[in-house]
Amino acid sequence: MSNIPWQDRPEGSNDVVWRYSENPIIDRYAIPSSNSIFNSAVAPFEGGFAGVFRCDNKAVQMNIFAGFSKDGINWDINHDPIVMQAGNTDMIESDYKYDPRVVFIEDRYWITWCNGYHGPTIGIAYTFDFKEFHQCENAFLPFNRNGVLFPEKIDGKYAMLSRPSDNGHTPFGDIYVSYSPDMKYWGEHRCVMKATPFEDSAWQCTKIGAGAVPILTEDGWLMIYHGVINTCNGFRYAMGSAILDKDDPSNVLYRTQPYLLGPAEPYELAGDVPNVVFPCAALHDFEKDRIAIYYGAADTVVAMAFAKLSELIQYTKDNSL
Ligand code: BMA
Repeated sequence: MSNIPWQDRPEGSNDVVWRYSENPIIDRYAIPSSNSIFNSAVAPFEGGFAGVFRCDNKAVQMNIFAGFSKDGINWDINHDPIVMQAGNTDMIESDYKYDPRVVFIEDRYWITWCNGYHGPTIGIAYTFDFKEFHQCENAFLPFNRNGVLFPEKIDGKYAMLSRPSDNGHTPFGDIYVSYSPDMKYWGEHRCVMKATPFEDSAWQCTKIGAGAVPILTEDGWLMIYHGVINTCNGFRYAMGSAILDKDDPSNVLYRTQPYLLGPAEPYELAGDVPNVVFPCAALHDFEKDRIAIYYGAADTVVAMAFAKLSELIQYTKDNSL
C-alpha cells in the first residue's frame, strides 16, 4: 500500500484535525490554463497516488483533469481535461464538470462529479488507469450535487450519498443515500441527515453535503462532510464528521456539533470565494491510525489536513449532536 502523506500534530495544538504546514499543496496556476484548482479527489494508485482535479480555466469553464503523484503532496496534473468515452450509455453530454470524488470499488476506480446536464446533477465514470475514462448515465435528474459513492456494496447494491439542490447557489440542502444494482439505475432514496437548527450548531444550519468517500470503521461509516452557514457576507463552508450505521447509512449514529476545521488561514479566508473549506477526499491507514484529508480552500487552491483516525472517531462520538 502507498504511504499516505503525514505530518504530526503541531506542538501545543489540541486540535483533532490539523492543517499541513506547507498548505496549500496545489497552487491556483499549477497548470497553464488554470484560474483555480480546488475541490479535488485522490486515491492510492500503482504504489503512489492518482487524482481527479477540478481546474477552472481563465474563461472560468469548470472541468476535471487527471493527475499523478508519488507522495500524495506533489502533483503532476495533466494540462488537458479528461475526455470521456461512452460507458454504459451513449448520452455523455456535459456542459461543465466540477467537484469530483474518486473511489476504488471491486476492480476499477469510479469518479463522481457535479455534471452540467440542464443544470447540475451527478455524473459517473469509471477508469482502470486514469488515462481512459468511461462516462455512464447520470445518477439523478437535475438538480443534485455532492454525489459520493461508498467504497463497497451495501446489501449487494452500490450506494451513493448525494445532496438534492437547485440550479443556483442553493440555499438549502440535506444528505440522502440511494442504491443501484448496476451503477445505472438509482432508487431507494433515503434521507441521511439534514441541516441543523440554527441554535444547535449554526455552522451547518443552511446546508450540508458529503465530502470524502466514507471509511468503514468498527463503529460504522466515518463520513467527512461540509456544512454551511449563510452570513451577512454570504456562505461560509466548514468541515464536520459523522458516523453512519454500517448496514443502513440512513441511520446516523454520531455527528459533530462543533466543526472540525473552519476557514481561518489566509488561503481559506481569501480567494475567488472567501471562507470555504470544502473536503472532497481522504486517504487513510488503519495500521498507522492516520487520515489525510484533501480540501478545496476558498474555491482557489487545494489544501490538506491530518488526524489520528481513532481520535477523530472518539471526537465524533464525544461531541455529537
Ligand atoms: C458550491 C459548489 C462548490 C463550491 C462552493 C463554494 O455550491 O459550487 O464547488 O466550492 O459552492 O463556493
